[in-house]
Amino acid sequence: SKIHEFLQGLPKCEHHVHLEGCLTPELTFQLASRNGITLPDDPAYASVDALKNRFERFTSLDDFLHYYFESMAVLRSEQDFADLAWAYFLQADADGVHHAEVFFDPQVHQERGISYETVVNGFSAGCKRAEQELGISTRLILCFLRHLPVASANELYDQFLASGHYEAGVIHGLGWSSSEVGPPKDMFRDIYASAAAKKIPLTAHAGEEGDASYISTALEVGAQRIDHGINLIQDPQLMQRVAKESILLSVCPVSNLKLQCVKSIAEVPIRKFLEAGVKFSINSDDPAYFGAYILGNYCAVQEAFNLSVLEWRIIAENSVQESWIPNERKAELL
Ligand code: ES4
Ligand code: ZN
Repeated sequence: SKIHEFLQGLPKCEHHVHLEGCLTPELTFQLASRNGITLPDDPAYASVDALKNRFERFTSLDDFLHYYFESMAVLRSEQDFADLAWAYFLQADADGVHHAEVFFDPQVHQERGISYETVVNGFSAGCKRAEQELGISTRLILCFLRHLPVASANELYDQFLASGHYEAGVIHGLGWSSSEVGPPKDMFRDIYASAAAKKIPLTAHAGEEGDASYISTALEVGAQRIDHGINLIQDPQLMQRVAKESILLSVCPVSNLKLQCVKSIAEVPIRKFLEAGVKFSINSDDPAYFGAYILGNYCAVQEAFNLSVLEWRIIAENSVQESWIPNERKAELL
């Protein structure tokens, strides 16, 4: 349709995609075979189609995270990580993405005996190839995992600092993700205080399954951007502050639907955020698991909200302005 073509052609920035969340059932089986890995003894892993079927009925964030962390076992070599990133960038390019800020989870790989260097080298090779061959600017964001002990995150943070990856421009920022409700809201307070002092860009998953207080805590410990953040509507005062301070929410509507954070896309507070002047971008999160890349998310929002061309231009422009890129690159994207 005409609006689909318009949305496809709209220059897009992605701020919320987990590279491990781009591991499709097809690629999972391919890499398992290539690496001689036996998939989990769970009927969900009986075949590509069985796995696809299981992905149609996640009951919660933690139900999804179980499969997300299990499937990662097929990633072993630098090449595996590079191939996974490349698979994402090809799809992003087809969807009209010009700039992508992508998350990855070193801790789970380290727990499986894969070195930090293997993960970073592989993913950053994929990013470099996307810059060279597709002209997509990229930012790698390292995520700390909330379901693991803080000590594990501290160890990774020390490794990250020692690697010089931030100064070298290999890793551009830090985030946190995984289980929201349960672990302490401010568990990465010390890491974020240290990173903020070094001017490292910081984001945090908050207000996805958890209430608005997870968002205020994330901001209090130094997050400059909020991933998801849909439960911000529960706190009008906090919402005013987020609007006033131009704090970007990286919203993932299809993810919210698939993980049953909302009953329909129409329940994602897109219209309320627009009316309140809250800046947000629309993103894919874990596209291989949720069945939609960024364009699928834009189209789902259009079907639910029937936004005007002007509203779409505001969304696209905000997503450029709030990207973690120099002004010269913003000018190219606008
Ligand atoms: C995630 Cl949807 C979501 N929420 C929190 N953590 C995550 N990691 C990967 N996808
Ligand atoms: Zn996410």
